[in-house]
Amino acid sequence: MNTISPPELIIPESNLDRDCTTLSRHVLQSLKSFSPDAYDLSAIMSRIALAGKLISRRLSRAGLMEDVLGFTGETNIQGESVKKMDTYANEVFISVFKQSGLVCRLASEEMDKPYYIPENCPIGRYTLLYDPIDGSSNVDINLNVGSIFAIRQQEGEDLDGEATDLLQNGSKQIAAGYILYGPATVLVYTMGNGVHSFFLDPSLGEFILAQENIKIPDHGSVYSVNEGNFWQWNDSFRNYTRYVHRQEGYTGRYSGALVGDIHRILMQGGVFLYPGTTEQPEGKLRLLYETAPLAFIIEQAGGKASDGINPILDIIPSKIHYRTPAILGSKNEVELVESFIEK
Ligand code: FBP
Repeated sequence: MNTISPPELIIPESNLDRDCTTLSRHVLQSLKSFSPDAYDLSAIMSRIALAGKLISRRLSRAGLMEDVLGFTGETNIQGESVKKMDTYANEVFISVFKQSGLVCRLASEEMDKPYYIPENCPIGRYTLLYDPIDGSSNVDINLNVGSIFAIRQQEGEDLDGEATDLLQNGSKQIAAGYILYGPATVLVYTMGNGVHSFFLDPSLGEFILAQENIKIPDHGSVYSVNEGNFWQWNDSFRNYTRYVHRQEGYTGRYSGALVGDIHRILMQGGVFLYPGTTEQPEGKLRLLYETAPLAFIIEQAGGKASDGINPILDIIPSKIHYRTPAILGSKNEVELVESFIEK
């Protein structure tokens, strides 16, 4: 019997396969399953990707549009003046999940309480926690900003709307990641089986796989911290900073956007730290939608993340907008910082 050999492929299979590895396909591939749960998570990631595309498009044209940059005049639950891009991005994440049956509840840096999408409840068993625009101080001057996200399963009916089931440690994160709006738009995510990056190909309008199983170097020359707070730190962090100032080979890099600094460190090694200060002993960064999602990424890439003493992923928040000091990055560099902290 004559077997028909498949036609000679013009494009090397690997390139075509890579070019076709969109985020939603990669999620199914890495979950090695076509179960309803796997499809739900793949669909959730596609909606997050859509939010990233909408925000990236807005940012790329913001300088030419009316009423897109600047402040709204409001102050959010963090006590921060709200940027118009914060509000736009926050609403984009809500809109992309409407009529999805996937996410019942969204908790964000910009909202006092979680937002519920009634038509998605109770079938939508997932909660999205997110920082719609990370690095807001950079947004009006066209410097890099990001979005940070984490997906958790809803436990219980949450009838009082207090979302107390979210007040659990970081191991409850099913997936986490960030979108970096830089020269290119990059999405990095983990589902507990490695860290993978995707570049937005504007010609396709798709996030395409760029790198799988990213590993952070154990050592890195970069330390990333706002030294403007030096005199508000305790001796431990001052002594660490004095040490790296005197040590050959270390260099400071601080972009003002956590996502940008973490992405550099994930790719090249180093350490990011935001210590507590006399004004804010608990630090500035929020656990549920900033440091816990990034700690999941960093630890999945072989790095380390702590508040100086406890692993960030072990910390249990007492409220949705709970803050912690944060040290994230290469294993050796985080341990070096920790070695300066009197136990
Ligand atoms: P936003 O999410 O409101 O932007 O706050 C977080 C952040 O901007 C981080 O991206 C950044 O690392 C840090 O705060 C900068 O804070 P500071 O200006 O105090 O150094």
